[in-house]
Amino acid sequence: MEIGLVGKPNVGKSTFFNSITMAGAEIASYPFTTIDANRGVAYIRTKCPHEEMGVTCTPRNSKCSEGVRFVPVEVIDVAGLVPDAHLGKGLGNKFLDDLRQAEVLVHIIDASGSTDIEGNPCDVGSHEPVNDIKFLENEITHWLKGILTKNWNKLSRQLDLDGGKLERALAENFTGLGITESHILSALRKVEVSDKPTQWSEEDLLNLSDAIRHYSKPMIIAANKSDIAPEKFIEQLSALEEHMVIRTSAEFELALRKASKAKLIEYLPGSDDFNIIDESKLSPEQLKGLEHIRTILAKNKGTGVQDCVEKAVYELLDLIVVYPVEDENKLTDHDGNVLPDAFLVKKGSTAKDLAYKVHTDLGDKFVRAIDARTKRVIGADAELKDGDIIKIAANV
Ligand SMILES: Nc1nc2c(ncn2[C@@H]2O[C@H](COP(=O)(O)OP(=O)(O)O)[C@@H](O)[C@H]2O)c(=O)[nH]1
Ligand SMILES: [Mg+2]
Repeated sequence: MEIGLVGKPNVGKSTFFNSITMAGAEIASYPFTTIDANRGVAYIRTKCPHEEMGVTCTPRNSKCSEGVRFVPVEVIDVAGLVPDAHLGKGLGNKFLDDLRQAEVLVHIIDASGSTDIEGNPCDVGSHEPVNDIKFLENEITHWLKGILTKNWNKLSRQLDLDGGKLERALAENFTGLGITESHILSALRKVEVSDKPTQWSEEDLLNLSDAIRHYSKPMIIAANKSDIAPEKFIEQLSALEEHMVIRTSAEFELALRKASKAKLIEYLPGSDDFNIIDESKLSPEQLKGLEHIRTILAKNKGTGVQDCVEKAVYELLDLIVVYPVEDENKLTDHDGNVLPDAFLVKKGSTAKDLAYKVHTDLGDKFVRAIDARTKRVIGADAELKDGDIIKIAANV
């Protein structure tokens, strides 16, 4: 599962990326991994079931602090995008390559209006940020259309003859882009096109590409630099009905995580406040800066950065957290780790889906699952709920 941070240059993508992938002191003991320059791991919060179950957890793939479980997700800082990137302008091709694996996008926008459409700095308030959303969506749509229609004459003639497999053939055309048959089906339902692909107009192809983008690369908007943004821009963005918009300050999140890592403050990512550990270690300027951040945190209920990533995963992608265990009484794995792994799975996933996610073998040889809370056997098709602790029994 990978989250792509997208946007034009200078909006704060790298600041957002650096902040979200920096584990503060509270979760730093987990080996933080930068996969490469622009790929890292962020942690999203969920309530850890250890208290409710009356156990002390020893997490393996995640981290628990103060009853909050931090679950890892991969994040990629995608190269900045400029208009006509789909024609190869700017770092266009690099951008589109980075985008391939992303399942959900955080579109970072400079809500302060201090970068123009090409990503050059300008005065605060001089560029209307609301225009940036359409431009970026258009670039992705055109890029997808280019892929869709690469061998269109040949492909459309084949499809005319063999229309029954339309979504499969189209999905195959997008191999490696995280675009599934079900995304294509949803897109075909949204856009009314003839059942003879050779008859599709340019407009049909563009509309279809746009719908495929919509379903396969869902997008949340981070109204960034909200700490210096004119309120009217934030309001304009928040009023957009077709988008989920979160006001963020990546700069503040980064400052807080750095201070937390240096043990100057106690700050749990996503909180709306922090504690200063030892005032004497801070300069008057640092103290003043932190107090300014504290005021904004109280007003906006946090920096919004953590919130934005969590909404992308839990709301846009509709994922839930489940805990596979080997012993349903002790809640352990075979090494005795308690509640070792927190897995993100699609809402609607079944016990058997989880088995496959843990290990192909476990899925193939699935016998039954046990809900560790109720100790009841649940069937292969039982739908999992958020926070479920599941033992999978298999014939291995
Ligand atoms: N005021 C403010 N400035 C920010 C914020 N996030 C980033 N910046 C500044 O915006 C500039 C561009 O940031 P950067 O992360 O390099 O943008 P990128 O090109 O999109 O990766 C830098 O000077 C950052 O310090 C923010 O939330 N608030
Ligand atoms: Mg950058």
